[in-house]
Amino acid sequence: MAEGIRGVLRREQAAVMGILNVTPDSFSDGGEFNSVDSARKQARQMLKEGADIIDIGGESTRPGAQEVSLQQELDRVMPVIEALTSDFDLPISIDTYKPQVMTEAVAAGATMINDINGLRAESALSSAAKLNVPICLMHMLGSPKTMQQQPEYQNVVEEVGSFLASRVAECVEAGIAKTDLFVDPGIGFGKTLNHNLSLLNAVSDLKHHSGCEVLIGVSRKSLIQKLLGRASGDRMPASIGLAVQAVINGAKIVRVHDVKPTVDAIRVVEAVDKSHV
Ligand code: 8Y7
Repeated sequence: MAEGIRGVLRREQAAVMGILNVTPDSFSDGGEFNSVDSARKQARQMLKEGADIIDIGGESTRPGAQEVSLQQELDRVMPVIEALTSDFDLPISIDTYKPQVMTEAVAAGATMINDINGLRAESALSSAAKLNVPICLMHMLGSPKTMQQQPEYQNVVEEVGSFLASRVAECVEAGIAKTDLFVDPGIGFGKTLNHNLSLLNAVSDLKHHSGCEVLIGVSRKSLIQKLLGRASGDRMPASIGLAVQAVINGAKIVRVHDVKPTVDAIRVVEAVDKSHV
C-alpha cells in the first residue's frame, strides 16, 4: 500500500518528511524518543503538524557513528513500525541500508525506503526491487565512520550527479519504476562545508541530471554550526531557511526535525511562488 506516499508525492506541493530516530545515540534528540510509546507520541505530533511522511531509523548515521547489528536494528525499529501501523494509516519510510530491514519493515506497513547508501549493500537493490515502494537513493562518500576524513572531489556537483544518475539507471534496469525513485546529494555525508553549499545550490541540476525528484536533508546539520557557530539545539531557524531554499530550488521532499515551522514556511513561500501564474 504505497499509494499514500505516491499520492503525496504527486501533489504540486513539496512534501515534508519528519524524522523519527529510534536510536539511543541520535545526536540531535539524545535518544529521547527511544521507547515505543514516546515514538508513537512523536509521530502523532509530527502528523498533526503537517508531516507527510515519517522517516523511522534505528541506526545513527552521524559522523563517526558505529554500525549496529541487523538484530539490534530490527529490535529498535520493528516494534515502532508495528505500533504506528496498528494505530493509524500513515506513510512510514524506513531509513536503512540493510535489505532484511527493508523487507521486514515493508511487510509491517512501511511504504517507502530511505537508503543513505543508495542501495549499494549486497542484495539491497534486488530486495528493494521486489517491494514496490518509492525509494530515496542518497549519495555518501565512504561510510558514516570514515566519511568526514578529508572528503575530496574534482567537481562535487558533477560527481554526485553522475553517481545518482548511475544508481537510478541500475534501479530502472532492475525493474523499479523511475517515478518511484528520489535522489539525494547526502548533505554532510562525506562533504566539506563548500561541498554542501555547492550541492544545495545545485538541486535543479541534480534533478535534471538524474531525471528524478530530489530529497534534501539539512535539518540541524553541522554545516549550520560551521556557518553560524550554532550549537545543535539552536539550529532551527537556519534549518528552516535551508529547507525553504531547497524547495524554491526544486526539492520535492525535505527531511526535517521541526515539522510545524518548516511546513508553515514552505506553504507561504509556495503561495507567493504560485501567485504569478
Ligand atoms: C539524511 C538521511 C540522515 C539525509 C536522507 C541527520 C537518514 C543524519 N540524513 N536520509 N538520513 N537524507 N535521505 O542529520 O540528508 O539526520 S541521518
